[in-house]
Amino acid sequence: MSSDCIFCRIIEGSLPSSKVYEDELAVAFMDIMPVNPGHVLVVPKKHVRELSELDEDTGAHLFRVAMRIEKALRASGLQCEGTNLLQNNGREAWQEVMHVHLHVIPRFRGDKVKVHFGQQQARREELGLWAGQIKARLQP
Ligand code: DGP
Repeated sequence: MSSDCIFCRIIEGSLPSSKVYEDELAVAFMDIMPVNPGHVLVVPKKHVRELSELDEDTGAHLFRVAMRIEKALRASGLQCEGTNLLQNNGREAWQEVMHVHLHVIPRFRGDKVKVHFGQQQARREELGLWAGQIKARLQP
């Protein structure tokens, strides 16, 4: 628990939220700035800033909860023809609230979402080089 963290305060109940799910490890509530109606955040109860600091069991649990919410969203009657699961880490990667969270975002034809990743085709040698750098640091 971090008293200056918005999500910790939501979890302990001192800030209001619209919760959709809660168990011993995680809580899920409506995002106050939804990309589309039905946008949910899945959050670990313990205060951890970024994914790289989170234990794998809790990370796997967050994904399990997100999958269940995704299914519920599709059946909810809200507009949801597809979904994006989004997880930002670090200010440079759009993380605004420094408490790990997984976005479950409903999408539908004609929604107003626009994201520009600025992708460019890579060369085969570059792909091999980058793959080697990552493989060298992968934990077994
Ligand atoms: P991110 O950029 O990945 O850190 O997303 C943070 C999200 O948290 C953003 O979509 C808005 C949401 N958010 C910020 N403050 C509050 C709050 O007080 N309550 C709720 N429910 N959501 C919040």
